[in-house]
Amino acid sequence: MIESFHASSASQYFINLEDKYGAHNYHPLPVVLKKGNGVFVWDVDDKKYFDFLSGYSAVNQGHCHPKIIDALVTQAQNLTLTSRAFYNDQLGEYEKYITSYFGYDKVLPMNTGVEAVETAMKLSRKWGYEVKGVEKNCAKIVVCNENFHGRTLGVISYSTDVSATNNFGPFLQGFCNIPFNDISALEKALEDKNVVAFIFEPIQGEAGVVVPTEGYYKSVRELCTKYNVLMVADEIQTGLGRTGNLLAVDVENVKPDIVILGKALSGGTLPISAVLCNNQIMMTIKPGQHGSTYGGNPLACKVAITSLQVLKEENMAANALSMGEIFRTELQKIQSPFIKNIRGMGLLNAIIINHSNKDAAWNLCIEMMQNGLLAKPTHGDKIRFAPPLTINKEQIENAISIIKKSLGIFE
Ligand code: IF1
Repeated sequence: MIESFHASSASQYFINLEDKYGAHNYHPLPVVLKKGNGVFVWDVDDKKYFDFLSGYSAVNQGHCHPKIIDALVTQAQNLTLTSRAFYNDQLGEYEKYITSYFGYDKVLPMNTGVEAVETAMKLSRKWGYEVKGVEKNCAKIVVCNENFHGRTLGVISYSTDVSATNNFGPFLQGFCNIPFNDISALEKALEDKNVVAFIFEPIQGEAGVVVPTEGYYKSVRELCTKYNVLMVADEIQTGLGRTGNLLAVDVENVKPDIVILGKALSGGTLPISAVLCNNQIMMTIKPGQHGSTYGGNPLACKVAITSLQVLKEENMAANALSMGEIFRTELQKIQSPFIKNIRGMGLLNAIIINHSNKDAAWNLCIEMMQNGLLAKPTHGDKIRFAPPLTINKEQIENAISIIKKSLGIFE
């Protein structure tokens, strides 16, 4: 890691607090933020930065979007939580809104992304036993290598990332891993009559923004239909406009059986997640069989409706498509020998660094930070660029000049 950077004393105070009193399960960039607005964040010394991480795509609508914050504050003054032991006047309206927005019969509201993934896994198994007719306790779920679907024991049971799994065993059974973007491996896996679902990320985020070959989603849809297996798209990171469409799978006009949403469903204000599917799947879960204290709380419902509304009203998906195009073109133009590859879709992009120093990506992120742009390395040599979807052309150009200037550290 780079040793030459020293945080300011104001920053160091907060860094020390986290270091002393918090678990060490993260390795953040040494920047301490106190304020956000749109595509910008400010640190405790009032230095302004472009946010090119967007809370891992939770703040697609931009930091502190006024309409979302207004919905949050207004609803918080009225009613925040009832539990699902009682009805509330927001949940039904939200369920109607989100199901018609995405074109599914039903929604099951949860909080964090991983809870929604767990919900989709449980729904898939139930559907497998009760509709498909799989023999008791024999259900299998097909997943991809290098996947990232969250941190629970259930979900890490099929992770292929050693740091996510080491010494956390024993793990849950009933998964089959195949390579991502490999249709013949998928077909082979689906031939097993005990397979109930294929759960995948349309673009693998944590793996470094791995975009599959054109036609992949269509082929997945066809195979899942052919073998009576649920197509389950984890759109937690790729959904809600990020890739230039409402859902990443929309690019091929494909409709998954189950869609999982999280992150930007709240515009970065609260953990809000959701599972969408049709009645034949959703109605396999009966009262008392699944739930969550906070899932579907009135505050979350109001915030989620508003977060979805502003995405549409402000054409954020279309903006992500055109700004993403410009961003990749301008990156290409830099012609840096230190960029091995540029990839992405819409405003979910990554570069792969070409440098002998294994800390090169980290060092570049430190340099970009000093020059006013925040991004985080993933898996050593990759850097993800995912600004809020509200970014404009001038801001993209400014960000590009920061990236270009920062690449100078390798000269
Ligand atoms: C962390 C990555 C992003 C996700 C997909 C489910 C979840 C996530 C496709 C779980 C969460 C996060 C969590 C975050 C790092 C992060 C991440 F680098 F690991 F891959 F976004 F790119 N499915 N992704 O991407 O959602 O339970 O966290 O709400 O710090 O672990 P969650």
